[in-house]
Amino acid sequence: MQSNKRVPSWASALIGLVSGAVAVTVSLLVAGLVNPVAFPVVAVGNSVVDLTPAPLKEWAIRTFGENDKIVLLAGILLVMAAIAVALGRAAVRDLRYGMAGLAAFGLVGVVAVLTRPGSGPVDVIPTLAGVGIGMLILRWLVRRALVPDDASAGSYARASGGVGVAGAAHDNGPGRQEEVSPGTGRERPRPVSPEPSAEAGERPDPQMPPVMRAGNDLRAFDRRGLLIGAAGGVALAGVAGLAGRAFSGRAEVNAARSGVTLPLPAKPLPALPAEVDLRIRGLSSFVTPNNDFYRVDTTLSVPQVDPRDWTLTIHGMVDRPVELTFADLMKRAVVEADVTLCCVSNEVGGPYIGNARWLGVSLAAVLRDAGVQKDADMLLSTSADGWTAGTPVDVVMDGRDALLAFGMNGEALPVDHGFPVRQVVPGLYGYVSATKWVTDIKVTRFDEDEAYWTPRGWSAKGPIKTQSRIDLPGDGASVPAGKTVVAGVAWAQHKGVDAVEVRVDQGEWRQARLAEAPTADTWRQWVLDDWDATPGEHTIEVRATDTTGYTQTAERASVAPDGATGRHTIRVRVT
Ligand SMILES: Nc1nc2c(c(=O)[nH]1)N[C@H]1C(S)=C(S)[C@@H](COP(=O)(O)O)O[C@H]1N2
Ligand SMILES: [Mo]
Repeated sequence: MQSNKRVPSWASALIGLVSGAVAVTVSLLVAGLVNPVAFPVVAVGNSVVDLTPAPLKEWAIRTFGENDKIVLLAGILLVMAAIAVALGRAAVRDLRYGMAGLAAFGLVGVVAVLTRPGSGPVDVIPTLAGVGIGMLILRWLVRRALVPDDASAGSYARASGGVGVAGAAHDNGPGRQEEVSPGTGRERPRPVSPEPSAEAGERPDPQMPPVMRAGNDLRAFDRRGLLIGAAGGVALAGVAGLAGRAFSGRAEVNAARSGVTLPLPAKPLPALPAEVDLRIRGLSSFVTPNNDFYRVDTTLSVPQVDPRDWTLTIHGMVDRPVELTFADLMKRAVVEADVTLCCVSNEVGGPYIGNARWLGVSLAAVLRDAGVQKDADMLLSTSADGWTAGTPVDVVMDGRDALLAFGMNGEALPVDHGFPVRQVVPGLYGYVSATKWVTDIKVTRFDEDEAYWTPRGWSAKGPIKTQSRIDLPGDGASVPAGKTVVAGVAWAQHKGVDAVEVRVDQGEWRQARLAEAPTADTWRQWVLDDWDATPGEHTIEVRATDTTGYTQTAERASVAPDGATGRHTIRVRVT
């Protein structure tokens, strides 16, 4: 048994508090990743609430009002701090007591988490992770605070000849116990500090005799070692706590998102006719499920915007600046629209395109309320994370379904796709129109303002180019000889696809059969049902013609500065 009664009580309290803080913040962080309600402190708090007799609860509500939750959490934190202090004391006496105490503490957390309604086995992970890391920190701090005493470690101090390095209290390397463990004879001379004055303060306190008998070990209190370790522990707890808070912010916004009830459109769109989807396996479905929808943005960590805090400011060249809340937006006439979104960075044949049924309000109507001045030609929209897009005013005002959207395929906008509100403008690439997490629209001029991508090598304006893609067969696929389905999608948003043609091995262009499209703003599926594939290697090409009569060019252009051109061409091996 160790008996380190000479460790000052502030030091053992510090060991307990730092270990406890690390345990709590690590569990917060892991709960943020696993399940935010599995944060044991909150689980214990909820259990306390549930177990509190009704009269006491009513008294608490009467006394603390809306602050009752904060008072409860503060109370729990105080109790935990007291327990942590006791754990630190116990651990300094004998590490095993401290470990056992921490384990018991963790058990309370596990029980609280598991008895919450709807909990599952994974919900214990945050508590176990917190207690596990807390134990490691506890052991580490105790070892830093209590070092083998040099006086018993032989003649190290004399052998190294250092002046001012005697005593146990100056080396803080993590391996120092081993370096000078008593009686091993492996003592290594340590360098003498070139600045003896820096060592002066680290001599053992004369009031605190450094040598204690602890079982067979001679131990001394290392004040500096402990303080540096504690600072490390506090830093760790700080990082884990901040990251944990960021993650639980995510949970809060997710909760707010599930709480959104989408308003009904003034004129609901009819359900999509069956004819929009040819239902061919391997062909992109007409509606892209939200989970499969491509995602493109510059953000490292997706902005977490609570709809209750969200506002949209419309200002600049307007007669009446407007500020809208989420509630204001939901009260306006709601519009539904099927729009295919496409990224300018989509290579010919690429995946950065998707189609959804969006729900929102007319951006043009909101702008009419603000009164756009006639010299203005650009809407500079800004997102919560500071990204910007420049959209031509005339495009938005020409009657197309340009939206401030909050719904996507029947749900609130997914957070990754711009929750709570984004822009959707049919016919324009996303980088000049589709601002996610939009919070600000400045009505301005292209010759006065520049959006994010413009100085980075992309055109200020980005109408979508007429394009087509072969989904089936896949490029490089092997297919059996005989009747083979060739199918894909084609798009020319806000013009509409009029025809799609396919040719094999540079032969005759053949008309593909087109699926329906509800409007000119969506892509259109196409299929060639009766290609009779003969054994060997073949190339297949596709081209689309839009309703203006324009047939997509064969000329290859790369994505910058304003979208790729060329025909999607694939190779297949027929066997
Ligand atoms: N805030 C923000 N909005 C943004 C972007 C961005 O980087 N930041 N990228 C745009 C681009 S380039 C495209 S193609 C679309 C993609 O929208 P999605 O991720 O919902 O498919 O979002 C647009 N909106
Ligand atoms: Mo994009």
